[in-house]
Amino acid sequence: MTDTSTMSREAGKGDESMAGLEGFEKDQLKGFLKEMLLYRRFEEKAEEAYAIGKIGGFCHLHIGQEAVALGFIGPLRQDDYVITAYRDHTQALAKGVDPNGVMAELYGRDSGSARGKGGSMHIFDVEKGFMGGHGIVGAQVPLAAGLGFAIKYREEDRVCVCFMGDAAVNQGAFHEALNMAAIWKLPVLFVVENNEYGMGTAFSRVSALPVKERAAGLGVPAHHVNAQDILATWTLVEELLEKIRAGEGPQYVDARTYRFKGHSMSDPVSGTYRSKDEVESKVKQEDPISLLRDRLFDAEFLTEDELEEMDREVRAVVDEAAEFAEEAPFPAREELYNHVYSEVNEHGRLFFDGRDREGED
Ligand SMILES: Cc1ncc(C[n+]2csc(CCOP(=O)(O)OP(=O)(O)O)c2C)c(N)n1
Ligand SMILES: [Mg+2]
Repeated sequence: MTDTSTMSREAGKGDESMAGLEGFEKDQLKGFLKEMLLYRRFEEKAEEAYAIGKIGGFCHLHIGQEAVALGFIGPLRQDDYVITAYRDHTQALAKGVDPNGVMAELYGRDSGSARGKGGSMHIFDVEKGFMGGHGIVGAQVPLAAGLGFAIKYREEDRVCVCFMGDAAVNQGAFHEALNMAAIWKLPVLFVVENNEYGMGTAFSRVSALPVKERAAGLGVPAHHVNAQDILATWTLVEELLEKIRAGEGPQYVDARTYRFKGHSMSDPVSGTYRSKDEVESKVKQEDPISLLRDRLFDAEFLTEDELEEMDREVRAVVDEAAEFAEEAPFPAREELYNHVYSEVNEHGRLFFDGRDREGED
């Protein structure tokens, strides 16, 4: 199995274009490292639990892409919104969703963030502004425009960050939503997590243009960032948020990253679509955690002992989340239809599950 432990100094060597440490406080940088380590350990635990059948259904890991979650969500305010696709665990953690609730959701338990009914692809926490977790490729993009419209209509200064995979830019909904966002100057930051593949298809096989250029012609300013570099990402995002909050309208980022694991837990890491060598070389050279770790070592901001301690602390959080999930009950039978569709309101309730309206509460 590919080693993504990040504890060996072998990993993380040599990226050409890393941003400098200037402008960041030492404690802030160590905080970045610890946060990304938490995401990594959380997903390794999910991977382990899935492999022994404790987690079922779909499960898409974000391992290798952690700096995207931290870089685009860390600079947000608590009342900002995040909406994303199905590779959503670490983004939920980054937005402040309780790790116990995320893990319990993966286990399908009643204490999960979506009461055990969503599972891995549908982490939700409205109070934290985490608006899911969406399984249809590109479906969240118009929803993000809707969130942006609501913000503007209510004259708030919140922002919505909308993540999508590279495959989503070939969906019609992407173009319709960006067009509307541009024309109405909606406060949305559109982020393409460009990990180079949509399942087993290389982006270069399905697009004549690079990801950054796919927003061209829609009037949304487009940017590119090496999103394995947390500092470059964080710096760009702070700048873009400022523009968006100033009322300039949407922005679009091609965030270049790489997925270290298979498309989902049931898919192989490599195969006909990408070689084992390619994956190994990316893990060795472009692990966002190892890259930051080595820069902190080199600047003498971090010692081996401190790293070990950090790792122990995040493992404790993850172990607690797994214990919480294992002990949590499954949803009760009578809960089956609750919270699935909208609650009853003055317009009644929509039923899509074949039940008769008569006699329902
Ligand atoms: C509309 C639609 N078509 C096809 C699928 C099947 N599908 C699930 S994930 C995926 C690939 C998406 O790749 P990308 O957007 O690059 O995201 P990544 O998995 O790389 O994060 C596809 C085709 C789907 N969920 N929705
Ligand atoms: Mg992709």
